[in-house]
Amino acid sequence: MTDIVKTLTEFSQKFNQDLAACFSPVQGAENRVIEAMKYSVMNGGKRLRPYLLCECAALFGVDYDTSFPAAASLEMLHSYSLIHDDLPAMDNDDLRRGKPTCHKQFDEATAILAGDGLLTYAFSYLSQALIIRPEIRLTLVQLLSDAAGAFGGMVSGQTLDIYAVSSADDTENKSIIARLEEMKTGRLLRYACEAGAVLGQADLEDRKTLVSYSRKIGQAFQIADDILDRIGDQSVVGKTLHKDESQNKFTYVACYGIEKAREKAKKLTNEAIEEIEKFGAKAENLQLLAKYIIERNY
Ligand code: GRG
Repeated sequence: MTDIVKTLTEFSQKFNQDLAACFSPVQGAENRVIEAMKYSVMNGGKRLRPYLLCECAALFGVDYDTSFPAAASLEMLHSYSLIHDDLPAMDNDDLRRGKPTCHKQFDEATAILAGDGLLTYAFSYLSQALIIRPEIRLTLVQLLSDAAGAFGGMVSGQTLDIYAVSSADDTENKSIIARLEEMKTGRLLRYACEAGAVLGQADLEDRKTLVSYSRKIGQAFQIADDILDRIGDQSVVGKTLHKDESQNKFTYVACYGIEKAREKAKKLTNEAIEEIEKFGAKAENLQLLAKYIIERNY
């Protein structure tokens, strides 16, 4: 556990330096949006998605410099989703990663634009990454836009999160939380792993293995997030807690209760670890990361 935290911290230090370098200031008042984009993207995230992407690509011998543009664009897109999620029209949050959310630090219009700016810059940055072969780049652009979009991607998941209504039918509620997780949280985590396989030109079987690993850690990640919202320490988690409960949200905790949800996360984590055993010692960090996802306290 400590080892993977150390590894993740070391990765983040290098990744953060390279990511910050992607945001050069521009002349004029329009620099305000660049500042807001940089503020949000450099605001202390765990960098789980870029780490996953680089680590999956490394299974097939791809180096950090080649993976970086894909990892950076994924983090930009993730950061946009958090800015928009925090807006008053969505989750209406004042705190993110322990700091004022983008619309609190700047204003609502700037936060909307900063999200738009990060979403579009993600694709611009990825599509211009000459270090990645053109056909691989195109596949990544396609996969990332599908993962983020409104046809079964993150935007669909967010829509379900806002508008789905819980029913008296337990089975129906469990099916909704499963679909919600798969799209809202799962698709970007899946993309991270699949992009690693695509960069490494992995065969179909290895790619499927990584997708399956990503689905298991994705569910475990969401369960951990739901548990933290219910019983986490706000000063450590860095965002306003107990909102799921007060807003009557679909969560694993609401559908299963804390103990059952915890058991489910543990089972999924063990399955995820087994899933990638076939890669041998090269996959050790990915196995440790699966454990860290459910044991983290922020
Ligand atoms: C606005 C289209 C749109 C989508 C927003 C990501 C998202 C969808 C909402 C965030 C709400 C939430 C709690 C989602 C579940 C898990 C999640 C994505 C948590 C945040 O990711 P972390 O923990 O964040 O990796 P850091 O700050 O470490 O990058």
